[in-house]
Amino acid sequence: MKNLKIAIQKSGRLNEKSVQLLKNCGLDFENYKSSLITTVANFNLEILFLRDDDIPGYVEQGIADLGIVGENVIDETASKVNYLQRLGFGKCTLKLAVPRDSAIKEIKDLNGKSIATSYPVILKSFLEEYKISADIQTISGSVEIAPGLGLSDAICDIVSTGGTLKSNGLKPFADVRSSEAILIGRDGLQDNEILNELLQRIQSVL
Ligand code: PRT
Ligand code: ZN
Repeated sequence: MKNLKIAIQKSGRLNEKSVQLLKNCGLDFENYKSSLITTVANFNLEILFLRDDDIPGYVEQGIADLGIVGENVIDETASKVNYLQRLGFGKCTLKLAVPRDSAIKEIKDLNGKSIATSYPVILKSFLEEYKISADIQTISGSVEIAPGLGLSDAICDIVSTGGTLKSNGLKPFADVRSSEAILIGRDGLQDNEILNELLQRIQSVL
């Protein structure tokens, strides 16, 4: 039987729990930090370690058969992949936030304002839904410092505990979308025996 390939995050917030989930499914593999691909000894599966941003694209193109990634990344990359299983970890919410003393109190106050984010695609469609015209400033990280530096009036970023917002003098005022880690699959995997066995094991672990 041909091995399936699953892409998981190489390092970062989803890496450890993704590895743990696969190990809890009884899969025997070495979690080499330096090797970007590893073969499971007792199951027809290879594991690819990638940047999370690249995972939906690999699955959409069929280079990987499966992937574990946050819903926020699937939406932001607008990838056509199939949702196979919610995994219950990596929970967070993409929120709009402003400096504590800002006059912006609700979504409609964002008209004509600038918003810094690493999620321009999701933010753009959210603003369109609310018929808000705002200037989206795309930056790749440290979004929380943008208002303090004068780059933007507001931010749209991932929040889990809220600690980062607070320590940067920001307060959230609206949720854009919630997210958790998802097992995704490429098209054409219906009735694949390896996938069915893996799904059964994942569901019993969860
Ligand atoms: O290197 P690579 O590109 O793979 O990783 P990355 O740096 O892009 O992503 P990473 O590892 O930070 O996050 C991976 C995924 O975890 C995200 O895509 C989300 O689906 C999920 N996730 C869950 C989070 C958080 N919680 C989270 N708190 N992603 C990011 N954060 C950041 C957030 O950006 C903010 O800076 O943590 C900060 C806020 O945390 P709190 O607890 O202070 O609110
Ligand atoms: Zn990333």
